Amino acid sequence: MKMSDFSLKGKVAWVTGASYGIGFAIASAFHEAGAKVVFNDINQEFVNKGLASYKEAGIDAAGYVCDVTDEAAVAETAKKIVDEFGSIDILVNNAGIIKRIPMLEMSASDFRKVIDVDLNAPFIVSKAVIPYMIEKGHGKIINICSMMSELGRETVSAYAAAKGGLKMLTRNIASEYGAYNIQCNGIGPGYIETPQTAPLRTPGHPFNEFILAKTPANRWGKTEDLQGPAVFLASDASNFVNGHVLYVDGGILAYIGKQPQ
Ligand code: NAP
Ligand code: GCO
Repeated sequence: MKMSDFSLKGKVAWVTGASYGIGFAIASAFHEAGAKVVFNDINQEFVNKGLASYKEAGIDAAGYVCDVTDEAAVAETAKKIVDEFGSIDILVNNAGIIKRIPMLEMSASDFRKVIDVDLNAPFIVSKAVIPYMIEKGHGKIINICSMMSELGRETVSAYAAAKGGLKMLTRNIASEYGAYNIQCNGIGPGYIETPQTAPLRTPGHPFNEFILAKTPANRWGKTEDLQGPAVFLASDASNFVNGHVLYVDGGILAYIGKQPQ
């Protein structure tokens, strides 16, 4: 083992939906580790905002307009990235949405929207990128899973169904393309401070106390908590790790919860 195995020098990394939040933190860590960072968002205004944030962080990122649920747009974007930068060595399927609606009140259309972004899109983007990885003889795919890949809770039926499915898509990509030197793993973040969880963290919200009581670390996660694990799974240091979901949750999945005082 060499410490340089952890380096991403010379690699091209596409992180989907990475204008801010977890995707932005992961892409920033990839830059720090030496990779060229590429991201996408659904319109030019959001891409421009993302580009400004990367610039402010001293990162020369490339941003594309691409909705990850649009198969044609994804194929075109993958081709553009390869034409411009020569390869896609690392793909992070990060773009995601959540709708917190009790199942009996949720429309089938809302359920489908969540499945479309959180499960169908990682299939669509991986399918577009894998042929380029096969051509180069290597590739790393990281799917951003969730606590809801393992656990259920009230109001998130579609999200849990999608993230549970994403865990199995991860294992299947590992199974089907491991022979091509492609490693596909997941990261399962715990409860992380991002815009997605902002509604749960408003002062006085009972969910805030609930999460602290469920987390042995007794705090919400920060996007930076995901950076080391992401660099590891994107690097040669993890070349024999395949089909694994690395939970970065401050211990939530190991814990029954705080006992009554
Ligand atoms: P976020 O702050 O809401 O960011 C999600 C990103 O996905 C945004 O940049 C959003 O772009 C983008 N996106 C959504 N739909 C898209 C589409 N169709 N095409 C392209 N981009 C799209 O969420 P986050 O908390 O950083 O979450 C990132 C990932 O981690 C998600 O998959 C989420 O489910 C997962 N996750 C989050 C947590 C947590 O506690 N925060 C925990 C576990 C897993 P816009 O700019 O258009 O909004
Ligand atoms: C929720 C949350 C979660 C987290 C995350 C947990 O409403 O329960 O939004 O789903 O964002 O995915 O790992």
